[in-house]
Parts: sequence; structure tokens; C-alpha cells
Amino acid sequence: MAEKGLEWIDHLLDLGKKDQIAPEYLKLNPNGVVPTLVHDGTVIIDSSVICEYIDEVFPDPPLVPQDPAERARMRAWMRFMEEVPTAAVRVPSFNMVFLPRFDGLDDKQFLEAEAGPRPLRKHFFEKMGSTGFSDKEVKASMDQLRQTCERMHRALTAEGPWLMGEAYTLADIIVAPLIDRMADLGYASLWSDLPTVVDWYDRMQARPAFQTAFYEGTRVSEFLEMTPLNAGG
Ligand SMILES: N[C@@H](CCC(=O)N[C@@H](CS)C(=O)NCC(=O)O)C(=O)O
Repeated sequence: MAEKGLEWIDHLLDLGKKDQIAPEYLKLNPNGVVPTLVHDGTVIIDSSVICEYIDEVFPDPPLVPQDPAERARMRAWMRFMEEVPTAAVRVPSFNMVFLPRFDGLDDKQFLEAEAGPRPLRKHFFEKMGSTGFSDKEVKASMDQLRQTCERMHRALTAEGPWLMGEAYTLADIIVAPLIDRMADLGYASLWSDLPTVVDWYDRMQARPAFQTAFYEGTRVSEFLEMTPLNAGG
């Protein structure tokens, strides 16, 4: 929305207080996750769907290629980002940042109070348990995040300056929060030897829209104590 110069009203949900599974919110987003967009009374959920909707309704400046084949290539990037790094980034995020919220809960309390009520994340929470993901699971996630950075590096080396080449698209926008979260958790070393990715992230952060989206107070390192973990190298 910031890239399009649009104005909107932010409604901040406190996930620690479980605002995302409050009955009023579940009426808008039955998955019980953020974000949700309400535009002219229409409810749109899921980040990628929201991004494509905004681009269709507000086409200027375009963030999706006109050519169907290029559009398909961009969507393939988006699906990869959703399937691999988005899922992977949750593992270190929860272990390092969100787990302390469950301190003091035994397994039964954790399953009942934390896992059970979450429509989309019940099994994720069950798998994680009240003590967090294992080193093996953390390592697997780090491998997937590294794989993402290497894939970005190959694309940026072959084309650039953006993932789709000359055009800045939703593919860049969808991966940006994942890279930013890893930097926020102290894992910029995942791509520090990949100069194209370092440069891409620098240019991403320099965009005025990025500054608008990641305003002060949005990063986990700003408001939570983090416990370093052994990422398995
Ligand atoms: N596929 C969804 C996933 C959204 C999602 O996972 N949001 C997280 C925060 S980044 C959330 O709301 N988690 C709620 C919880 O952990 O209970 C989307 O892209 O909108």
C-alpha cells in the first residue's frame, strides 16, 4: 500500500494477548492470523492475496508484470516464498522470541491454552511444544533459509537488480519481511557472503515504502528479549 502511495488505517493486534483469535477478529479472518485487509467493506485475507488484490484495484505503479508468462514466473517466486522460507522463519522466531510467553505452562496447559484455540497453527504449536523446536528442526529451517538466499543470489546474478529483473514486483515484497526478520534475529550471516543479496536488502531498506511499513517498534528485537540459539552452524 505504501508503494502505491495509498492511505490506510492500521489496527494493531497484540498476538501475545491472542487478539488474533478473538471472536470478532475470527469473523474477519477465520484462520486467526494477521494480516487482514478491509477495503470498502470487503474483507481480504492472506498476505499474497492481499498484495495481488491491491495491485489489481490500484494498478499504479504496477507491481505485477503485464505479460502472463512473467506473471506466472513472479507467482512461482511467491509460492516458493510461502512454502519454504515463510514456514522456515517461524521456527527460529518462535524458539528465540515467542517461546518465553509460555514459560511456566506444563504440556497439558500449553496444549489446551495455546495450541488448541489456534485455527491455523494448532498443529504447529503441538509440534513445537512448550519447550520449543529441537536443534535438528532449527537446523533444517536454517538450511531452507540459506537455500532461499542462494536462489535469490542466482536470480540477482543472472538478472537483477530485482528478483524478476528490471521490474520491482511482489516477489521482492513478499520475501522482504522474511529477510528482515532473520536480520532482526541476528542471522544476517545467512547471506553476508552473497553480495547480490546484501545489495538487494540495502536497496529494499532504502525504499521509502519500506520505512513506512517497518516503522519503529515493529521489529521483535525492539520489544522482546531474545535467547540466542544454536543454529547448527
Ligand atoms: N498465510 C498467512 C500467514 C499469516 C501468519 O502466519 N501470521 C502470523 C504473524 S506473521 C500470525 O498471525 N500468527 C498468529 C499466531 O501465531 O497465533 C498470510 O500470509 O497472511
